[in-house]
This record gives sequence, structure tokens and C-alpha cells, in this order.
Amino acid sequence: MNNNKSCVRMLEFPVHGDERGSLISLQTNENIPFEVRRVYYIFGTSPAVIRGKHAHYKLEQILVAVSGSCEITTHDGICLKKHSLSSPNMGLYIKDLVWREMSNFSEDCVLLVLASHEYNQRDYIHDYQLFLEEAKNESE
Ligand code: T46
Repeated sequence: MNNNKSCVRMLEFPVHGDERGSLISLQTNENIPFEVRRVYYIFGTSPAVIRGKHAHYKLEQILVAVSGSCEITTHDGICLKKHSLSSPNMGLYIKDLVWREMSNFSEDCVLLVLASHEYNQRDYIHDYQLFLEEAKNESE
């Protein structure tokens, strides 16, 4: 079953700071629970824009607002949740078969995403009804 606790969860990353500033390290098998095969970042998105609106068949991701802030709404087929990202030491882990929508981007938002797989258009579920069916099948 799509266990909500493991499907979507907030991770806190340790900050290495000194008088020069701060540094956060993201490392597979250290604080990232999958092998990172792709990194991308989203920026220059207006506050009124809603991105995402899809789920993935097989993709784990961690979203980090390394600058600014945004909101992520997730639905795992059962639970609908809204998450705020506004700190570079917080990452939202999203497993596969989770619908996601990103909104309320601040002008300075840079949303960094670590992904477990290479880009694959066929991995996307853009149809909400199909997503609900796939999530239901997964839970049976
Ligand atoms: C997700 C959320 C959080 C690529 O060429 N390579 C890539 O790795 C990605 C992610 C996108 N693209 C192209 C495909 C589109 O022409 O970039 C364009 C924008 O992508 P998309 O409309 O899918 O962007 P978002 O912000 O709606 O969704 C993205 C990811 O695609 C998605 O996997 O979970 O961020």
C-alpha cells in the first residue's frame, strides 16, 4: 500500500556553518535515500503560476528551495497535503505515484530537485483520473 509516511516526507539537512557562511552537502546513502541520477532546478516562476500537475510511475525526488520559497501540494491517492519550502536545509522527499503541484513561488525562488532517474517523458501521468486509478491499484 502507498504508505503516506514514506511516500512524502520532509527531510532536514545538517548545515555546516562558520564565520564564512553555510554549506549543505547532499549525498547518496548519507542524507539522500536514493542514487541521484539527475539534478535540475526551477527558477523565474511567477507567483501566480502552478507547475507540476502530474505524478510519476517510477521516480523518487527531493525538492529543496535553495533560495526563496514555494508551496508543494501532494496527493498520494489518499492524503492531500500542503508543504511549505522556504529553507535550504529542508527537502521534501516525494516517492512515485504521488500527484504534485508547485505554487506560490517567490520571485527569488530557486527550487533544486534531485531525481532518482534520468528524464523520461513516458514516466509522467498527466491525467488526474488515471493517477487515482494507478494509486488505487498500487494500494490493492
Ligand atoms: C516534477 C516537478 C517537481 C527536461 O528536458 N528535462 C528534465 O529533466 C525536466 C524535469 C524537464 N525537461 C523539460 C520538459 C519541459 O519541456 O523542461 C520543460 C519543463 O518541464 P515540466 O513542465 O515537466 O516542469 P514542471 O515544473 O511542471 O515539473 C518538474 C518535473 O518535470 C517533474 O518531474 O516532479 O518538476
